[in-house]
Amino acid sequence: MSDYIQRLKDIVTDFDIDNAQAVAKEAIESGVDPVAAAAALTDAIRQVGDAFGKGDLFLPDLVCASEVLKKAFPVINEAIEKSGRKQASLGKVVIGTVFGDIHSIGKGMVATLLYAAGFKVIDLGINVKGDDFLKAVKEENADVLAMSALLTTTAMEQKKVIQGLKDAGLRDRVKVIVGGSPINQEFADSIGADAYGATAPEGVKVIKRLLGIE
Ligand code: B12
Repeated sequence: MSDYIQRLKDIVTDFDIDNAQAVAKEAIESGVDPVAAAAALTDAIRQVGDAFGKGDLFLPDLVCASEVLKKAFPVINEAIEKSGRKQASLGKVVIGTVFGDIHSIGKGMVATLLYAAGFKVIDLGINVKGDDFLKAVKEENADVLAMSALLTTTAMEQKKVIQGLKDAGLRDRVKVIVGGSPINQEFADSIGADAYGATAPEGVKVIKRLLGIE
């Protein structure tokens, strides 16, 4: 089993787009926990990101590593969804990656785990304008707004959206959770979010806590 965890990491660090889907399928079919499989891919792409940050790897490497995740994740997401509850009864979550930011993978993981846990998830996608978050919260009467930001330059968009909720008189109607690699608890507190989640599974736990479930 741990062999598969290593192989999942290797397909990312070797930029092995061609075998990504097959390795993910084999891993799931041989009984690897899909959440652990997702964590292995996440660890590996962070490694690639760190090397990019240090100048040891370049943008095309980042693009290829993310292509590996794009091939492997649908297989893993399908397994997570199958293992979860489908009745979508726990509450409604509007989720998206903030304006100016096109990172989709982490946000997608949070959305999948929420769905599997039994939430109705309205995924607005990436590069979501503040007004579109506000519109969705209002029209869907959402219980939770979950925002992802992966760039230090886009993290402040989360604050703008929270201010927008206040200006529109919606702030008291919805719980706000933020996440993404540059975000931490201190930042979440400073922008007036209700909560922060460091990982997708933690995000689900925190949202349940916020809504008084379990
Ligand atoms: C893959 C990747 C890309 C891909 C994205 C493909 C895609 N479809 O998403 C591509 C190649 C397109 C890309 C582009 C860029 N990227 Co980029 N990218 C990454 C990389 C390597 C991995 C991100 C990822 O997918 N991780 C895997 C997922 C699963 O992890 P995650 O997103 O962190 O999510 C987890 C948690 O954070 C959390 N989470 C995430 N969101 C939320 C939300 C909520 C509510 C909760 C509770 C939890 C939560 O749960 C997730 C799972 O546990 C990171 C490195 C890193 N350390 O993050 C750089 C990184 C984020 N990118 C970076 C940069 C600089 C860029 C570019 C500006 C590069 C350029 N010069 O063009 C562009 C920006 C484009 C834009 N406007 O958005 C920098 C950001 C630096 C900074 N501090 O601002 C990083 C940190 C790399 C680095 N070390 O320099 N990137």
